[in-house]
Amino acid sequence: MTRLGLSRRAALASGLALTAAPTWAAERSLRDLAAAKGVLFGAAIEPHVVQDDPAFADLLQRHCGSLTAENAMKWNALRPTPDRFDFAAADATVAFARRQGAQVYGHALVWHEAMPAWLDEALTPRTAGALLSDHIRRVAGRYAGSVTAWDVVNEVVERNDGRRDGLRLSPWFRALGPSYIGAAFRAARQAAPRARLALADYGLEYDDERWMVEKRGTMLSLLEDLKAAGVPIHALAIQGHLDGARRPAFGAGLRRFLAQVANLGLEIYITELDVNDQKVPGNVARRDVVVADSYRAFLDVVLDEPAVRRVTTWGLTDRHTSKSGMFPRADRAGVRPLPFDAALRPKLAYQALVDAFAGAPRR
Ligand code: 9MR
Repeated sequence: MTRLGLSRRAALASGLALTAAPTWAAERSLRDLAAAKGVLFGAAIEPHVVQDDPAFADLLQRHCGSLTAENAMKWNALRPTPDRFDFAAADATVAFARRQGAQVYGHALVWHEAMPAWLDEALTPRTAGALLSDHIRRVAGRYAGSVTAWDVVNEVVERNDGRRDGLRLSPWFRALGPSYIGAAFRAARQAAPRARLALADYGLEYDDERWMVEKRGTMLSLLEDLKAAGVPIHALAIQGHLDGARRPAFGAGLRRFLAQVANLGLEIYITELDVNDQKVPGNVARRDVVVADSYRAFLDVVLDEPAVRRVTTWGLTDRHTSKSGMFPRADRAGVRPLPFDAALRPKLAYQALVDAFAGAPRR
């Protein structure tokens, strides 16, 4: 097997050199390739993980122009008790990014998950408004000079909750009604006037999944309403958690949706890209081909849309991925959702990213 996980014959056929593994210096930087097209490339990280893994830190340094706090800026990380903020992990993330010369992407000011237990009781219609605005003022304010973009609200659409407007019946919604979304953006704007502010969601990616196609419509109406109400929103963040076991059905429907979002004057960020290979059959070489195909098919469509300005993968290497805990394989083989393998060697998925950025129009 070569560094790319191909058999020797397949590698020869594709013209790959089989001599000594190229040094990292020979590996083209995803950050640079993306930047040449006006796209900011990055990855999500956990500060304790990068601190303990210098080789991984080097890989991030080489490839990432932006780093997202995978968990460190969520409520359950920042708010151990009702009146205490713990900024240690978030500060460490920001400090690490600064040392690396990377921007920081903030995730997420409002979400119905990763809420500390005390919030269940504390969050009432009477208290919710102040809880929300105080949190955003403290957190977005603290990082106003370092976080260049925020997921202000995450996953606010859930059609199964049965509302005509498609909004999720989250604890914030139950306490405050639909106005909590605009309120969160306005608080973020006030606390961090220069940050780009995004609304983030999943389930917008596939053309052949009915609920996702419907969700695109719901999302467009929501974005239209927010814009019409003068809410300071700059971007739609599409998470991009892809499933390698599905056909990569990214085509005319996705293109149209992205164009419609762009027509509202919004930027588009891909913020949590990875390819779940939990149910992809076959050996490592085959799985890597399938995973890379999903990256390629998705990015080829997405990067054609000039409003797409950021691409972030949810981790960078299979050595550190939340997929291994959340979606382990039945055969117990390690999951391979990211561009670099557990030995930090580039996989076909890395090559798919290289090709996608190289082939993308400049913006
Ligand atoms: O990868 C994250 C995992 O480590 C956390 O335990 C989990 C709950 O906070 O969140 C995961 O990240 C999620 C992200 O915050 C929002 N979109 C879905 C992600 C899971 O794939």
